[in-house]
Order: sequence, then structure tokens, then C-alpha cells
Amino acid sequence: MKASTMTLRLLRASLPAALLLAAAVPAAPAQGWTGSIRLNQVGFYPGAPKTAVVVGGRGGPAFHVTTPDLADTLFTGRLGAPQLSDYSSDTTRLADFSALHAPGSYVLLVPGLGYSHPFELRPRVHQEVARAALRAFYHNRASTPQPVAYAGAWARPAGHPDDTVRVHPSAASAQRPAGTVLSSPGGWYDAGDYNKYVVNSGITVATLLSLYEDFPEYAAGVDAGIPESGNAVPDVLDEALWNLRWMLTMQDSHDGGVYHKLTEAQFSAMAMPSEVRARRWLVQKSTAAALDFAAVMAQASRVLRRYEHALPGLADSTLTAATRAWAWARRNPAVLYDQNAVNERFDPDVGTGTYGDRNVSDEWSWAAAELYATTGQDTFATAVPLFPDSVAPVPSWSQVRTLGYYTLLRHRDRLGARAAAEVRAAERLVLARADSLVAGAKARAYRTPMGLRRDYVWGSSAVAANQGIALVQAYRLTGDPAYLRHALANLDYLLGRNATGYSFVTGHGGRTPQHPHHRPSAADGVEAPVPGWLAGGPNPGMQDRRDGCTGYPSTLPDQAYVDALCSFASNEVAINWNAPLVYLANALEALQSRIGRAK
Ligand SMILES: [Ca+2]
Ligand SMILES: [Ca+2]
Ligand SMILES: [Ca+2]
Repeated sequence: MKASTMTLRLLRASLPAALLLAAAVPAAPAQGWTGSIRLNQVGFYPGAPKTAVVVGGRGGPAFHVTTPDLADTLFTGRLGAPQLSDYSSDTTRLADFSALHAPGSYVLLVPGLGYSHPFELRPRVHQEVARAALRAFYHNRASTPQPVAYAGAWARPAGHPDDTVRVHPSAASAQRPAGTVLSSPGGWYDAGDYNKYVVNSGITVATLLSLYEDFPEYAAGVDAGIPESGNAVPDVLDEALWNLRWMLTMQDSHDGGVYHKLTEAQFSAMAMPSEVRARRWLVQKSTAAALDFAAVMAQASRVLRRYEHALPGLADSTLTAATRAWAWARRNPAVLYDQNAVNERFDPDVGTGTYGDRNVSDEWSWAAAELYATTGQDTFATAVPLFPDSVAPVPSWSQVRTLGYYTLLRHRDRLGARAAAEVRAAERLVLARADSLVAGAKARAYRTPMGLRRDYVWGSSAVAANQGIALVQAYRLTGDPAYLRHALANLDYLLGRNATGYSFVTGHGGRTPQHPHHRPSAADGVEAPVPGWLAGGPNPGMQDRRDGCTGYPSTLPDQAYVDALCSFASNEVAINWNAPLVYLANALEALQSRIGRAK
């Protein structure tokens, strides 16, 4: 039916202006597609809650769930009472069709308004989007060709061998003076650009490793269709290892310090990876990079211990790398990355992403918690304050404290009685976060935990996904499936039940980003963007408007999103945004049979 909408649009484009009005009012508007019905455009689990949000006062009061040709009606209900939306003068009404369980392909029809994107109702309904979100990392691998067998229509030559990168003057040391040539291949491109950043890699790899730690049997069954599929290691770990092995090259073997980033001096043009030949630099070591590195290497050591046969020695070498980075940080506890200061002192100036965290107290506690969980040594648990907050912060690249709480909780049995106080504190703080997320959702127009004004930051989609992870963790602690239902509500948000009407994942949904700020998608000559990427999402900061990226349809917190290539502030993709989508979508796949249960 999108085809008929498109036909109408084409007609309108070719008609004289005088006829436009007539053409714009089809004979039977009630039966046309409408963007005013907001729902998960991928679909629903049979036993789970099923909700759509109808924007505006038109149509109703009944609604119907029908086959996509509108011929058969499977379910009829009544729209809920009108509610003022959170940030605009729109009213919204809920359509709850949770009582429909029959698998099939459907649309939701509101008489007098129109019908929704088509969606599926079936078990494993998020399997493809969950897999695609993981495969997106494969597409962003540096230093390796992407053949058709694995990359499909998005096949491309290798880019950025990174076998001759230079030590930037900001990173010079006695053993490695400025200009020293080193090899640092592999890893993922961070986002829409082609640079590689340790700080952002930390939370990203940790989130993928956490999916494996929390759901090992499920994760072992995920076939990502990557070159390592079919080997002895689960694909989610293979993909994480692609970046982890690169991260290991970012540690200075002489002192254990970790370079903040591997980067071109300035962002390259919107060209394919293989066409960009700018010199690449290793830039200044930082405390945040060392601690994030220490945390994720300590976690990797635990995980890789089970694959000693397939990956001999790697569990030991990652733990050694972790403890050396920790020791460097103890000697250099507050070396922040300040790009302006770097550029004042050194050349060439660096203009790429900063990841310039001003507060590393949370990086300290995350690294301490991971090293404690892996080694059992009390010195790590007592090295720094682990619990300075009253509620666990929702994780982001610059706020990683809660990642350590998740680790303490998932290893509570192994840590035993001596960690009882730490485990209790972590549990209290994580549940406090989850309960605050649940409490907000009930009153919100879209009934999602996502939705406070402060949630709509740069990369708001990752806020929603990381909130979802917090709710999954709360379920794991309590067995209360209400937390899972709220986690699923945030996945519904990401896939279309939101104030923009977009599913924010490329290639998955009826209305998805077509022009993400992602160099390969822009330059590859393929019409569809690389699939499986999560767009940043609404961001009223709109920092790209200064660079001439106008065209935002709204400046409201939950609608400040534009599907435009120029919109790095709302439509870029990033590894640290996709990783929580990978976790959330796969965790809900793993737990789908529990979602609809009573406690
Ligand atoms: Ca594998
Ligand atoms: Ca921080
Ligand atoms: Ca393209």
C-alpha cells in the first residue's frame, strides 16, 4: 500500500497546480495509509503487550487489526481516551490489541483515519533486526575487504590498512618519539566517520560481551553470517574480537598507557573507505582510555577463558593488558583529553571526535569492578568509591559506572559472601533506576520508559536502548516480567512507536532512515543505506544546524529528527549506539517466552 501512496505522490508531482487540491484528497481517505498510527513497524510477540499510539483526533472510536489487504478483520477494539502528548499540542489515543495472539501479517486500521505500516505477529519476530544490528558492525570493519558473500549489496574493497600509523607529537614518549611508525590495523570505524576511538570502543565491546555473559546459550546460537561463522567461537564474540584485537594495539607496550584515538587529522570527505588515504595518527594517552581499556580487557579475559582452546593465550594476555593499563592510570589518574589544548601545543591540529570526558570517577569504578570480578582481588573493590550515586546512571560513553554494577550482579554467585555488600548496593541502585523508568512510562503518551526531556540528547536512541538494558537487568534480578514489558516498550519506541513515526533502524520497518550520516552509505552507489544501523534519533540540540543542516521538521524534544545526510546530530550512526540495540533486541529474543507471563 506504500506503493499507492507513492503513486499518488508521483501523480501530484506531474499535475498542474490547479489540479493538486483535487488529487490531494483521495476519494476514500479513510482507507489510505497514514503515518499517524505509531507502532513497532517490525512486529510483536504473540504473548506480549501490543500497543499502537494514534496521533490527532481524527477517526475512531473503534480500531481494527486486519490483514494487509484489509479483507479480513482479526481484532476490533476501542481507542483509549485522548491524552495530550508530552511536548506538543497533539492529542494521542492508545490502541491496545494485546489480546490478539494469532500469528500473521497485519495492519492496524482506524476508520476515518487510515491504516498503519504492515507488521508481523509471531514468535522470534525481532530475530532479523537483532541479527542485522550485529551485522552492522561487520560492515564497519576497517582493514579488511567486504566480499559479496558477507556484505551482499554493500560489498566493498578494504579500507584503512592502518599498518603505518604515526605517533602524534601529543603522544610522544622516550621510547616512541613523535613520528614513530606503528601498526594498528583492524577495529571498527566508530560511526559515520573512519576514525577509531578507545573510549567509545570500551562501552561498545563491553555491551556485546555482556550479551554473551548474560545469555551464553542464546548467543552461541546466533549466526551472524560473517567470515567467522561456523568456527568454534560464538559470532557475537568473533565480532567483538575484531575490535578488541585492535584495542590491544592501542596500548604502549613500554608503559601500559593507552592512546586516546587513532585518527586522521581532519574528517575526510564523504568517500568510500578505500578512497581515503589521509595520514593516520595515534593521539595522546588518556586516563579515560586506559580505564575503559582496563575494564573491557578484564571482562574479555573472563569471557575468553572458556575459549582457551580456540583462542590460546588470549584470556591471559587480555588480563595482563588490563592490569598494566590500570597501573598506568594509577600513575596518571587525571590525564583528560582536551583537544583544544592538544592543538595549542602540537601539530598537526586534530579536528575529529573528542570523546573528551571531564569526569573519570565512573571510569575508575567500572574498571575496578571488572578487575575485581575477574580476579577476585579485594584491592580492586576498595581502590575507589564504587557507589557514589543514589540511583544507577543509565550508561553512555562518558558515564560507565553502571556497567560495573551489571558485572557485580551477574557474577554474584562466583564472588560469594565477601562481595555481599557490593552486590547489595549494586542491586539497590540498578532497581532504583529500573523503577524510576517504569514509573515514568505509565503516564507518558507513548507509554515508553524513554521520554523525559533529558533523554533527548545527542544519540537519544542509545538512551532508549540502554534504558532497556537496565530493565532487562532488573528482570534478571527479580524475575518480574513487568520489567521486560517495559524493556520491550523501548524497543517498540526504537522501531516506530515514537513521536517521529520512524523506525530508527536502517532497513527494518516501514519508514526507516534513508540518508544516515554514514560515509559508506552515502558513497557506495547503493540506494538503500547499509542495514541494521540505529540512527541517533531526536536531539533538540540540533548542533548540525550551525553547519547549514536545516530541514528539521520540528524542534520539539521528541521530534527534532531529520533523515538527512548532513544531520550528524540526529541521523548519524555509531558503534556505541548500535551495541545496546544488539543487546536489547537479542535479550528480548532470548526472553520472549517470559514477557507475557504473570510474575
Ligand atoms: Ca563464530
Ligand atoms: Ca565519565
Ligand atoms: Ca548508499
